[in-house]
Amino acid sequence: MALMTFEKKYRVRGGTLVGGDLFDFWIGPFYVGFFGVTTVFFSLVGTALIVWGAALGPTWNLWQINIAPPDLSYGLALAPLQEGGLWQIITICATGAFVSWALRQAEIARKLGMGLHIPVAFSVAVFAYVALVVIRPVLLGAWGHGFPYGILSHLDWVSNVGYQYLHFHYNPAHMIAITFFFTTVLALSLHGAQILSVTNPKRGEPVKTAEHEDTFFRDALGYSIGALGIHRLGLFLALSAGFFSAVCIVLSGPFWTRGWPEWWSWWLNLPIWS
Ligand code: 07D
Ligand code: 07D
Repeated sequence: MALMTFEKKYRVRGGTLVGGDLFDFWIGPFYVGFFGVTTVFFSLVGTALIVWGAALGPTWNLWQINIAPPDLSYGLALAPLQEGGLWQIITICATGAFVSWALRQAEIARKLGMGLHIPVAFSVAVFAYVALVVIRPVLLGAWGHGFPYGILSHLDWVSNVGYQYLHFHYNPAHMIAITFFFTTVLALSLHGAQILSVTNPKRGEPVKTAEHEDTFFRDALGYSIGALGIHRLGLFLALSAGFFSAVCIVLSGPFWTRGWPEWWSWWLNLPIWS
């Protein structure tokens, strides 16, 4: 079905989660919806506050702009705007915008009668962000544990927090997350290469079929996961990467306060060595 006829068919009312028909319309190619409105609201307010925070700061250099969370002495209280209060409101706006975006994805998927895989997947990224700026700071008792909003300053935060635990690579959940990230890249590169190799043949040659795909992997590895399976595997790998990232940072501090290399002493203490 041509895209335009298809659009006419699905661009019908219904499927919204809240608000009924209120914002159930399109502007050009974009679906609006209640959560489209809340996304735009939070994004505009959040961005305006970032620009305001930048205006208060010493630099307009994009790389050096920094909006820091409050000092640890404020604990979980609200801070004055210029002393971390801005960071707190920007965090509310960012979380509001990300959650609204996920819900808008859910509404569009419902309209189309699709599964909710996309909003579920995006929610894992949102969970990782919330783990960094809400869950871990709350568990540690101060908003000051969140990461600062700035292109270079957030890298400094990652490095500093990493070294607080002596050697972050020894964090077992960090290891699992990294392994999932690397495996995701492997899976997508194999899958991308596979699809191009069969669907993009030389001029004059026929497009190959799923039989070719399966046979290639059976010949090469003895097993083909199949056309649907590779997408299930890819989604699983990618979501696990994000999930274990969130786990690794929530463990650091609230549940493990020493250097991560020390965690491995359970291995040296196993009774079989003595
Ligand atoms: C390609 C999809 C498009 C998204 C892009 C990001 C902004 C921010 C802000 C002007 C893959 C758009 C960026 C809207 C502009 C201002 C003030 C996604 C794609 C292109 N980081 N991080 C980057 C964010 C964290 C880390 C780049 C966001 C954690 C390291 C970009 C968040 C930790 C490195 C960026 C976030 C961490 C980066 C490229 C939120 C652990 C790099 C991102 C909301 C996760 C790399 C200078 C990218 C870099 C980089 C954005 C969180 C670590 C600026 C929005 C605290 C080690 N991060 N980051 O392509 O070059 O993502 O940094 O959580 O080396 Mg980061
Ligand atoms: C949080 C982003 C969420 C984004 C959202 C959307 C917009 C809109 C608009 C484009 C989670 C934002 C959208 C703003 C944009 C437009 C129009 C993603 C998030 C909601 N590490 N490490 C990780 C590696 C070291 C440390 C995770 C590798 C050192 C700390 C991942 C190496 C030390 C933390 C990872 C390495 C150290 C991490 C990040 C190698 C420093 C974290 C991925 C090879 C000295 C962070 C939840 C992630 C984490 C994290 C990988 C090295 C410290 C597994 C490969 C040894 C403190 N590291 N790391 O989480 O777990 O994505 O965060 O050396 O906090 Mg690490």
